[in-house]
Amino acid sequence: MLLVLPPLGGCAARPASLPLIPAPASVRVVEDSGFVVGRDATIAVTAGATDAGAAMDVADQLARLIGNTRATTPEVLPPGHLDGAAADIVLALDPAALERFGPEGYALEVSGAGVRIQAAEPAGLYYGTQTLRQLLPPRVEYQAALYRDLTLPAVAVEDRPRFGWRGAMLDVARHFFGVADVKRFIDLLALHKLNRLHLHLADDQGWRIEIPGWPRLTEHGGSTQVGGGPGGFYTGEDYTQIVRYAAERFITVVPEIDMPGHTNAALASYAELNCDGEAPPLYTGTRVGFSALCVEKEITYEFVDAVVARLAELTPGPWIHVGGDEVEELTQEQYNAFVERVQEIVHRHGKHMAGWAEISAARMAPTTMIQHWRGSGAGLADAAAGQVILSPATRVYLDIQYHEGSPIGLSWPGLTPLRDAYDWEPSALIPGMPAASIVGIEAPLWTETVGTMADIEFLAFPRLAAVAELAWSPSGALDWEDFRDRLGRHGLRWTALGVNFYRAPEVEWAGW
Ligand code: TNX
Repeated sequence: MLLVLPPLGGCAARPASLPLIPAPASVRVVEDSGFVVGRDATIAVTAGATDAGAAMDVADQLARLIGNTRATTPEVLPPGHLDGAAADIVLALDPAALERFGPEGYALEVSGAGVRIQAAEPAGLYYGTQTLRQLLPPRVEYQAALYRDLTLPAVAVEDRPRFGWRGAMLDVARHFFGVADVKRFIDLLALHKLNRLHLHLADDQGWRIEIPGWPRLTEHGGSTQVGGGPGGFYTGEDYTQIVRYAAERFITVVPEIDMPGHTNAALASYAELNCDGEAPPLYTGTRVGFSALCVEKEITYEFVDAVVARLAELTPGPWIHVGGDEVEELTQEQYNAFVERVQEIVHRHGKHMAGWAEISAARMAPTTMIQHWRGSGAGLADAAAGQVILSPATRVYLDIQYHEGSPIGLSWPGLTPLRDAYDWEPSALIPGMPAASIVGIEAPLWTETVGTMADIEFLAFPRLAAVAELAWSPSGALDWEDFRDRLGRHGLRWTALGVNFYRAPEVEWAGW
């Protein structure tokens, strides 16, 4: 029998929350008229000398968004401009606010007098502008010069994220995705205040980034993908473009080269990386666990060194991910020794290491990021792992089918309807894991069954919005019914952006 419970407190249905995702830590709807961003709107930046450039970049991006709906883009006034105080939208950088907002938090006020966003660092200003964006009508997202006034509700928001690691992973190895697709994915992460893009750059089916001195990795190892299609790879310049585009949106790229397993593309490209000295054929199926670098050969470490050196050189972010998952071809001793040696190589190139949970069997530095993905994770709590990223396959694997019969996706951990992605408590996931060890949440999108950007969008949305909220919003702000309700309206923004999101039947999707 279905029980219909009266709302808590017995009062009438609560007022609809503003359609903000992730939910801010605090939102107050203010008694005021709201603000109309008019035809001649201006944006001003007030900042000390240090980060004025980054703050101006944030203002420029906001100006371009508002400019979508007009013939001209709003003028951005630099710090020190006399009219700054009179601007319609003020982005105020104030290092003194660090204690209150942290490096990523902000305050946003909209009143009849205008809009003011205050933050200690440019990242906070950026997240403030993403909240402002979600307060603007969804049609602002259309890339057409169509003049209309843009009306904002009067609000006072104070916000800062729960977790510092709010990520998504894209597997560009099983199927290759070019720079334009990755940029679009980055745009969609940024809208939801995610700040890590983990790129899975090599696996059995493909090697996707050029490494100087090892040209066959991409020429041969990058030449195909699952199903036998043509594959592809990034030049150093392509990768740099991705990293830069992400950084402008306050997203750190975490590059992964999976090793010692998941390496058939490399083994097929260089016979000397194989213990028997023979290169296997390229592989375009979807089996896992069958490949491994020859860990007893010195050439293997020269290879790893060249790969890590190149990634370190091209990646401003502090982490290099070395995979480490699903190795069936080595003894535990061989595996541990390999991972420990790779960790030294990563450190020698000035970076911290990240890897899938299996690496925690070896001796790991306290700075190493360990990514939990399956099972109870009990071993991780015992190993007193310093830093753990939560990617439970039963909750946040974006490549898993929503429902029985969903057109794309795998189902090895079960099915993952939207509510399963949202309705769990990160701090309770791994029994015995100290809350301070959890750096955040990351949602991987493996691409065995994913061949197009439309497929990516279908699997990622709406579930990635659920993950973004779980990673950003304080636990007290998490509420499935409220999320569902906000999501139904947030979907209009995705529609305006042309996102091929899954119209999950649990949600009432608003129409135009
Ligand atoms: C497990 S998650 C894998 C990947 C597959 C994925 C498919 C992990 C570390 N390994 O190789 O693509 O499942 O869901």
